[in-house]
Amino acid sequence: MLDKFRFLTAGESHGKCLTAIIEGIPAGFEINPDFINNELERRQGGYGRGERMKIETDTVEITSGVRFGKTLGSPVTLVIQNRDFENWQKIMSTSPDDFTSEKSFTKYRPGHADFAGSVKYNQTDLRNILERSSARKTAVEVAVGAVAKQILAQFDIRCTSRIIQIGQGKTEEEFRSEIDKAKEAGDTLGGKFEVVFENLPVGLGSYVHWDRMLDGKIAQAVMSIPAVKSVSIGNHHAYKMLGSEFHDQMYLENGKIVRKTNNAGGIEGGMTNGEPVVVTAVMKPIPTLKKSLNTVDMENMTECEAHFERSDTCAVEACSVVAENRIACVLVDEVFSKYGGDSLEEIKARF
Ligand code: EPS
Repeated sequence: MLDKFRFLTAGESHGKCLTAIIEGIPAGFEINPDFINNELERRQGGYGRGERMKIETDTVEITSGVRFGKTLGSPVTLVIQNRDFENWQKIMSTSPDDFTSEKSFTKYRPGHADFAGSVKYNQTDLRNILERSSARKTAVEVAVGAVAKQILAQFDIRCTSRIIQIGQGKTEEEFRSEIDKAKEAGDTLGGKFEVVFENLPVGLGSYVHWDRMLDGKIAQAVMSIPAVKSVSIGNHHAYKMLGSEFHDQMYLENGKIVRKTNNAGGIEGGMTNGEPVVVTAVMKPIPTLKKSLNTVDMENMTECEAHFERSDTCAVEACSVVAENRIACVLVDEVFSKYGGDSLEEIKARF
């Protein structure tokens, strides 16, 4: 949990809506819903997305904490309606009157939360696990991150991301043909992407305790995106480099300290060092696939083929957008805790 830019989200994949409440934004920050909607559109896009994205046009409604386009200092609430809810009203009803003993599905999908979730929460209908474990909730997380990004923009902190590899493909053309091949085979694909934040002040994060290290906080924020299996900061070939090759040596240029490399990825001793923060992550292939996966039906404990529900072939591009926005939340939290204040003016003066 973040400390100064706190938020909680709620909502099931096919429930009525996704909601977030953000606590801790000082007064006076401009929040433009068009920017949030643009980020939501970026998350919905990318080659290889599935049928659900054709149903949804994710749009945010800001229902509290903002007046005439600026934050008030009070909690900011964001709501995104699930258009698909219309088709799931009975199945996802919150009323006991709509209960049916018929289970939605009972065949575990390997790679998903189904198995461990059903044991942990003592559920016999796996929809009760799927609905919240679905990556659908990343829509509202991106909306929160898009608020964070607008705050960072006030301090000229900006970010970009790019796909490094999908399957065996290393160029955009190859990404598409890898995705096409996987789709044709009823299969899915993961990949690797990079997120870069630039123009950060020196000294966000701290070395004094393990849970204040910025690299650790960023890793947690990215690692917990559904399907992400590894996160690294800086040059991920560090394991095979000599110290004299890896470390970013310092020079003076017109009295200013400069570096010629950024193998540390902008973080030394758990703190920003003024160089761009470079985060790389690997996403596993989405575990819902048409091609059959061996599994077990929990209802009668027989071997069977996994339940298939419509899905994406590849969502690495979407994942990179989610990562940008998750990291933005961590960085805003750090900016608020270092520079503090109750209004934009107060924080800017300290910054
Ligand atoms: C997603 C919405 C989901 C999935 C996908 C991501 O919608 P539905 O289940 O209705 O198709 O498309 O989630 C997963 C595949 C997953 O494993 O979580 C979204 O909005 O990004």
